[in-house]
Amino acid sequence: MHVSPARFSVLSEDFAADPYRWFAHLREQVPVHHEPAIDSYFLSRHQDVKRVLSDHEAFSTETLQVRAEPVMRGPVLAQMTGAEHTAKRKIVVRAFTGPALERQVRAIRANAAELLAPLLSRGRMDLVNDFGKPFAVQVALDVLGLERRDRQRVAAWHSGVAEFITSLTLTPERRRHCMECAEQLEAYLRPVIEERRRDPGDDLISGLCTAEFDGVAMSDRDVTALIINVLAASTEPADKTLALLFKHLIDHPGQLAQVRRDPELLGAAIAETLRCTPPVQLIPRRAERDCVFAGVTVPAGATVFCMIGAANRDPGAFAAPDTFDIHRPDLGTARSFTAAAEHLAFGSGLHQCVGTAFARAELETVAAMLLPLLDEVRYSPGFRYREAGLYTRGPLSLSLDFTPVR
Ligand code: 2IO
Repeated sequence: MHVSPARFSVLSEDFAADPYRWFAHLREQVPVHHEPAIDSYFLSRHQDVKRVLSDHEAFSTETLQVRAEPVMRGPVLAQMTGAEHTAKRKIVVRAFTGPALERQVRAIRANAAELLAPLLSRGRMDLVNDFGKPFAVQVALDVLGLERRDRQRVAAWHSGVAEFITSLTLTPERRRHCMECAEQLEAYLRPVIEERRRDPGDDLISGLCTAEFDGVAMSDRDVTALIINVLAASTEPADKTLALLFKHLIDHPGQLAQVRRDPELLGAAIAETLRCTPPVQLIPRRAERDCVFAGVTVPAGATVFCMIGAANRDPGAFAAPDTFDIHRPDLGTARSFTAAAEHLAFGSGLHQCVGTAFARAELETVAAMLLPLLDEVRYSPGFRYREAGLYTRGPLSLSLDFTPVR
């Protein structure tokens, strides 16, 4: 079905099928798109998105109170401000950098090896469902210090939590399902938190349980919310980015060959994947006062969605923005995983992703393992590529054939 630009809707099937087809139109013709059904404003220009994410006075994260808090069972990091935010962010950063990150890289390798073992001799795997999804959850469990045998349960609860956060429209039935998942996850975490308070280890849950803020330990509610926050934020975008990386490389055999010859290029390939096809496509904010973008007033109190995919392909920010090019001079690989990043896949400003270094390490480690194992990698015969998701977006599956490993 074709939707004429005049009747353009972010909620249309047409947009969901391929949002990238619409981004130029939005940036050029409707840089402030109002979506009546959900009374929200969608911004697509790089400079506007950057402004919203940088100006945390005018654009608050209050939206998360309804978008996230119900399933997170408490406030997430991005909702916090001031000294509380600085202190709690530090605790989480510590779990994702330095010696903790080195430990995690070893766990990432072990998890990848374990999950790949049964797949390699087959010469065929679905990189999303056979590997990426279980891998992402298993790595999150390791970081948090949760049992690997709980993977399937946690994965199912995570799906419900993620569905709640990432749905622009949610039926009452789905909402009930998501809330049930969140409640079960909370109940599962309760005895774990109790145990880590008594007998802490070097995992993130222990870190959260023992950390003090102004001389006071965090409440169970705070700890629970931060655990679910980390679980969702590390799991939801991971399998998507991995599959998108391989899709881009398979679609660009020259660049795939270069990365195979020189795995040092993987950082650039991941950065370019995040720019070109960010797994988190939308970041919500609430306008705290009337604001004007491209001559259009967004009223105080309005929900604003930053369209990350559109901003990352703004020709004002990146030359030939629709081209996947790991050598693009304006990529800045090293900067891509820092506050100085030009692409907005990790957001920007005060609430920029705390897991950037971890994300890079996770993806680099697993991609460097996969490349030599997936010899002659190609799409399986008859495979039809499909993506889904408006808020987080990625391949539904990526069925790959390769030379079986004996
Ligand atoms: C979990 C979309 C999974 C975050 C979110 C409520 C807060 C925050 C994000 C990312 C990824 C999620 N927002 N991570 O966009 O922690």
